[in-house]
Amino acid sequence: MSNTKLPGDFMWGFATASFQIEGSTSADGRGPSIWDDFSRIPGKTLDGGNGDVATDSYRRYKEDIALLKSYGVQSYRFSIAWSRIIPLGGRNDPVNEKGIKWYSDLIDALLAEGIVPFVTLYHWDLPQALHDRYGGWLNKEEIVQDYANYARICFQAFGDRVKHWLTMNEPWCIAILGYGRGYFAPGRSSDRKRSPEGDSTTEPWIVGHNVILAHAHACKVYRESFKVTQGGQIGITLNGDWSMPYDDDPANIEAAQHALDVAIGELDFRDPIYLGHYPEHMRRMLGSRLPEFTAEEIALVKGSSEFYGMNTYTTNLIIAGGDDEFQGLTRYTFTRPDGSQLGTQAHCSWLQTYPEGFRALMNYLYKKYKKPIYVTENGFAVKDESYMSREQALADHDRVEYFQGNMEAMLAAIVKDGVDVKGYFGWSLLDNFEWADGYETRFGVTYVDYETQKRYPKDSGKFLAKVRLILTLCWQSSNTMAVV
Ligand code: GBH
Repeated sequence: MSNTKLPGDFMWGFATASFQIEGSTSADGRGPSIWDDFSRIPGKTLDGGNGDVATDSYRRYKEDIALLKSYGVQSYRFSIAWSRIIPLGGRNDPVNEKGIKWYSDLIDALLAEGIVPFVTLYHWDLPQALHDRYGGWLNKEEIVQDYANYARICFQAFGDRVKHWLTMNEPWCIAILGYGRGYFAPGRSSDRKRSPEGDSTTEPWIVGHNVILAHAHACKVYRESFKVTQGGQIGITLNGDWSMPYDDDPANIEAAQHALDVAIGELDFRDPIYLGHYPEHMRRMLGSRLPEFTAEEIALVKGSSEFYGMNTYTTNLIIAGGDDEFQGLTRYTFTRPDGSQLGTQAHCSWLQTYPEGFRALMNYLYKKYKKPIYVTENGFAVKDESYMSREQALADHDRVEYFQGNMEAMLAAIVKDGVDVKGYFGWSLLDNFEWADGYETRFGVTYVDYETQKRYPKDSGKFLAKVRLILTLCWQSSNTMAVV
C-alpha cells in the first residue's frame, strides 16, 4: 500500500446481524422469527446448530463493544430483530418497549465509545407470526405496510442517534435462498425433498419484488417524516460477486456479462432501485413470471437508495449454459482452464480470495449506478478452522491474506480509479451462527469458544486494527487518511 489516501470521514468497522449473534431468543418479550424454528428442523443446518445462544451477544453486548474498541473501529454495523420491537410483527400488533430499550442502550453504549451505529432493519429474521398469518414476504399488500410501520417505529425510537440506515440485507438471498433454493428460512422450494410446499419458478420473483417495494416504502417514510429533522441517510445493501469469463470463448464472454447482468444486476435487484426498471434479460428469461411494477411503484422505487450498500466476497469464472435461473443460466467455477485455482479456497465452497475482482466490481458498480459505495460486508472463512485447536485458528493466515489483498484493492479503487468508497465493514466481528452452515463455518476476526463464550482476537483482527491505526495517524497529520 503506497501513497494512498482515504477521506477523513471514511467509515471503518465490522458487521454482524441480530440472529447470528444475539441468542436470548425469548428474552424480554421477543417473538419468534422464521429462523428460530427453521434452524431447529433436523438437516437444515450442517451441524444442527440453531440461534438460541449464538454468541450470546444480547447479554454480552458490552464485551462486544470493548472488542470493537480494541480494534479501533469508528463504526459498527448491526441489525435490529423485528420481532424484538414488534413480537408479532404487524402494524396493529403491540410494540415491545423492552426490545426498544435494549437497542437503545446498545446505541448509547456505542456512541459513548465514539462508535457510529450503522443499522440494518432487516437481516432475514422475519417475525414468524407474519409468515403464519399471511405468508410473510409473499403477500405484497400486507408485508409492505407492516415493514414500513416497523421501520417508522425504529426511525422514531433511534433516529435521533442513528444517522445511517440500511433497509434490507441482500434481497437476492431473501428471495432465492428462502423461496427458490430453499436453503434458508422459510425454506420454501419446488424441491419436495426439501419442502412440502413452494414454487421455485414463481415465488422468488414475487418475494424479490415485495422486498424492493417494502424497502422503497420505508425510504419514503424516512424522507417524508424524519430525514429533515434527523439528518441521516438511508439505503439498501445488495450482495454480488464479480464475474469473469472462464476463457476467451465468445459464448463465455457473453455469459460473464449475463451473470453480471442477471446474477448481479438483475436478480440482485439493483437495476429497479437505481435505474428504475428490471433489466431486459430478466424480462426475457422470466416472461410473465416477473411481477410488473405499476407506474406509481416504480416512481417510489427508482432512486430510493441514497448510496450503494455492497456486500461482496468473491469472484466467479463463468461458463455459458446450464438451467440455473438463479445464476442467469450460467455455471460458476473457480478452476481455470489450465486446472489452477483462482485463489485460496475458503471453508465454504462458494468463496475464494481474488482481490482483483473486488477492485473490478467496485469500478463496475460505481460507473453503472453512480452512487457512493459503502462496502457493508466483506470477509473470509478459513478452511477447517472449526476443526483446529484455538491456537491454530487464531493464526488465520488465509484471512489475513484475504483482507490485505482487498485493502490494497480498495485503496487502489479509491485513489487510482476514483471510485467514491465511503466505508468498509469486515464480516464479521465474531465467529457466529452462519445460517445453513450452523457454527461450522467461521467468518470472525475474533474467535469464539462456544463452550465458554470467550472471545479471542485472531491475527486478522489484529492486522485490521493495525491498518486502521496507520490510517488514523496519517489522517490526523494530514486531514486525509494516508497509508504509506
Ligand atoms: C452474507 O451473504 C450474509 O449477509 C451474512 O449474514 C453471512 O454470514 C455472510 O454472507 C457469510 O456467508 O450456493 O446458491 O447457496 C453473502 C452472500 C450469497 C454468499 C449466496 C453465498 C451462496 C449461494 N451469499 N452465496 S448458493
